Amino acid sequence: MAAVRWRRLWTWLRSRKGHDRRDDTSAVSQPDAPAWAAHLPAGTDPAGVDLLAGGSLPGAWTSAWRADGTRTVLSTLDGARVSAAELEERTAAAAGRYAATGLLPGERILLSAGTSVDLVVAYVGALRAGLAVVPANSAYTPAELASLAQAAGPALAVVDDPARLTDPALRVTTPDLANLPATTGADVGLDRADTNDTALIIYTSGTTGRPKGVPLSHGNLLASAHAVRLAWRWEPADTLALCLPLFHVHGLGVGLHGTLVSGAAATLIPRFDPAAVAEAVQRGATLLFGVPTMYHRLAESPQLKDLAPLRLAVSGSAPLPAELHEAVHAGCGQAVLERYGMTETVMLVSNPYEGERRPGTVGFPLPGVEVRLEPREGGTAEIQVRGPNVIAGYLDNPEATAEAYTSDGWFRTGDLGSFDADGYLSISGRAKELIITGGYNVYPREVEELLRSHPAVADAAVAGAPSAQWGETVVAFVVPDDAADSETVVAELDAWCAERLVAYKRPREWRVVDAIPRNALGKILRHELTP
Ligand code: MCA
Ligand code: AMP
Repeated sequence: MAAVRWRRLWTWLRSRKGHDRRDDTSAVSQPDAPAWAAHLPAGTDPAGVDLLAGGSLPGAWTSAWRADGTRTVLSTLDGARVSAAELEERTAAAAGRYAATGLLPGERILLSAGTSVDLVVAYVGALRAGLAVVPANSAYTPAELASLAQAAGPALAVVDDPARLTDPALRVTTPDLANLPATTGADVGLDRADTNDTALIIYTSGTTGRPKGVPLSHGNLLASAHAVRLAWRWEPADTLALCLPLFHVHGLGVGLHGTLVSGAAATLIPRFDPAAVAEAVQRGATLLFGVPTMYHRLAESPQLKDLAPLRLAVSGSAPLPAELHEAVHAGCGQAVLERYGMTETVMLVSNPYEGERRPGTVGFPLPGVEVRLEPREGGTAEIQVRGPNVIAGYLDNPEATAEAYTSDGWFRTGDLGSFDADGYLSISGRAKELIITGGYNVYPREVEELLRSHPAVADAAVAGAPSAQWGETVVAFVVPDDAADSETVVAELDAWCAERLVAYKRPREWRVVDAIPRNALGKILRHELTP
């Protein structure tokens, strides 16, 4: 039986159809002794691990809910509680509303709202109806939301504030779905999604050109949710203090999916704040997942000591400085477990639950994941990965897909790394042009193009400056047009960005310079920009 499951996973890996299926001439071979076995409890046979158990996200979730319908699966600090049976019923009703609206399996819905029980119901209901969900930051400006909607072509948008969407042709509703027609549910095809069907399409601004759609299949997300469930010993008795936004893989694909796959519970915290996290812990939360900026704020708050009762605190999305790891440990006894992931791959590598969590490293490959290092010029190496969690290709974008995979089928993360003598992976830098601030990605090119489109700007560049709180912070270098006055330009550009960019993408510091350093081909020499 065990061998059959293992074979099923690898057969699926080799057979699944991508949107822009890369030339998969390479064989995806079964590793003899997977490095990830280090994550399993002693005595567990890796061949018995079924990362696709349930077949699809709703398949796994509904079977967990049915194990005990009376259990609380969602709660809020306002005192709302939703049982497993209630969530099953409410998400079936939501699926019914989508179906009654005429949405068909495979169609896309845009979801852009703050964390709430209604949002979770609207999301889970959409997956149960076989829809593909396009999540979007709830703080995006109307311009950013419009450009995302244009790229994604959704059949419906679910947004907190319909005024943020300006396209009159797009059908819009709020997360309670109140203005969609209700149906009895009898005629709704529930939970029919297949492992290969797309569950999420997440748009990254991309390092070059137009936004790239990352289509995550049920299989990708399920494999990763099971992997962290196993590695972090996630049990039905756990409650996650869920303070991450639900429009990125960290909050959605790890926090919410992991909770539901494990048959566990989550306390929804709409806005991160140390006092809210402490309250959730005081009410029984056992798990906390956060980005380093959150741990930085917790470490500086009087609530740090309140984290002591947690079973596990996890950090990811950006590097956790070793000093911050020490500070949290000293203040509350938690040895924060750092892990590494990416939108295109969900979770990749994690420090061990049992054994040493080594500060400054991200640990070992998670169940099902293979990692290799590809040497580059200058002595660095790129982290390359493969596994059931990795997307098959970008959406309708063969060029981006071709660039993202090696000829032998490994996904190129664009991150640089090294293994230490004990097999712990460290991330030493990035080959891609990306700034990570507060755990959010900022693509310099997007901000630069906006700055250059201002009439008073002759040239502009953007770089990341180190910041203790934010990890990195966005700094803009601007060459004003001859006629422009430096001070006025900066004030105008600040306002210009505030209107068009969500807060985390906006430059926090401005430098007026005479020229942007470029090479003979016109490419910005970023290392010469000194923030
Ligand atoms: C914002 N501010 C800044 C910066 N950003 N100041 C300096 N430098 C910055 N970089 C200012 C704002 O303008 C505002 O100022 C004040 O700081 C608070 O900003 P705000 O955005 O409201 O902060 P917040 O709401 O407190 O948010 C901080 C946060 C948030 C909770 C850490 O950034 C967050 O939720 N990050 C998580 C992102 C995430 O989930 N990433 C996962 C993606 P003023 O008050 O004057 O207006 S990565 C992923 O999914 C992969 C798979 C992975 O590996 O996980
Ligand atoms: P995203 O595209 O938003 O999914 O961001 C993924 C990127 O975040 C990765 O490619 C890394 O550069 C970065 N990242 C995620 N986790 C970590 C970590 N623990 N340490 C360093 N960088 C990380």
